[in-house]
Amino acid sequence: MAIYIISDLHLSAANYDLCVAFDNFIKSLSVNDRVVIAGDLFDFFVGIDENDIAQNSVRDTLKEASAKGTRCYFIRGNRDFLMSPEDASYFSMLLLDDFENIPTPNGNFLITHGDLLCSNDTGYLRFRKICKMGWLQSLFRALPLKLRLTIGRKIRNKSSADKSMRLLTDRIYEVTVPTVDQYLTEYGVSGIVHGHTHVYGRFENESPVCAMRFSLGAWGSTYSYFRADKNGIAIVQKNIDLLLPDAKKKKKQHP
Ligand code: LP5
Ligand code: MN
Repeated sequence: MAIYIISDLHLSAANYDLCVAFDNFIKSLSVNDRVVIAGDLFDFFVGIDENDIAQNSVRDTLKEASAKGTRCYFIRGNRDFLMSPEDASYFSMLLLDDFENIPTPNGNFLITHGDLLCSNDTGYLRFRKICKMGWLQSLFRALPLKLRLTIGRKIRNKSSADKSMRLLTDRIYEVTVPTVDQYLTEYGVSGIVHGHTHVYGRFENESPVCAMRFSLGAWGSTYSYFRADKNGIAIVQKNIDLLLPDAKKKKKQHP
């Protein structure tokens, strides 16, 4: 039995190839494996949409996996913070808290999406606080799906436009070590696995508190995962073509 952690797939109808890649990734797991999706599974999520081919694909993939015995867990990201326990169960996933503690042979690790680790991103953290208001979420959920999609798309567009105006080297996009330390201390662990920053890497001894930080990359031309089993832990990044059928690879090489 192994546990896999992935994040930042940003699946949508517009990048359906990634849904195929996700399906093949899940199919490659062994029956008793577990997978934790640590947020941003969808490009954005404003509720169940039966006409969305990305949602339907994920639902089919995880329904089949769960029938075989592969359990799937979900931690919300900033793109899919509206995922309720019922929504998660529609996708055959079990919704977890924002921070989860998992045992590995290298000690316990904390898993989280990663947005809360970026304390310099004050504009985003303000936005997050507003979006987490229960009454606002209830009001939003009561809106017709079409309107929720329009608002969601507008916020996505604004977020990408804001991002393209800023330098990618801007420090607001980085996790801040004192904040990581704060959560590690609170949960009594010395390692963490997260996504959100879209920076793939393994960082050791960044502070006396943080022995290991594994940062997952976003899915696109590559995909990455963290894996733990009784023999050890690893973080891996591979070419997305490995998860795509030949026809799709050829199409990508000769558009
Ligand atoms: O996602 P990404 O990588 O572009 O940037 C994130 C932060 N942005 C976000 C916003 C999400 O992309 C969009 C989520 C849509 C979900 C549905 C919303 C439903 C609303 C429900 C209300 C209860 O998370 C970005 C970070 C970046 O990561 C760091 O890497 O910096 O944060 C921002 O850009 C903060 C901005 O301030 C975003 C807010 C824009 C709001 C504009 C309001 C427009 C209103 C239009 C409504 C009609
Ligand atoms: Mn994110």
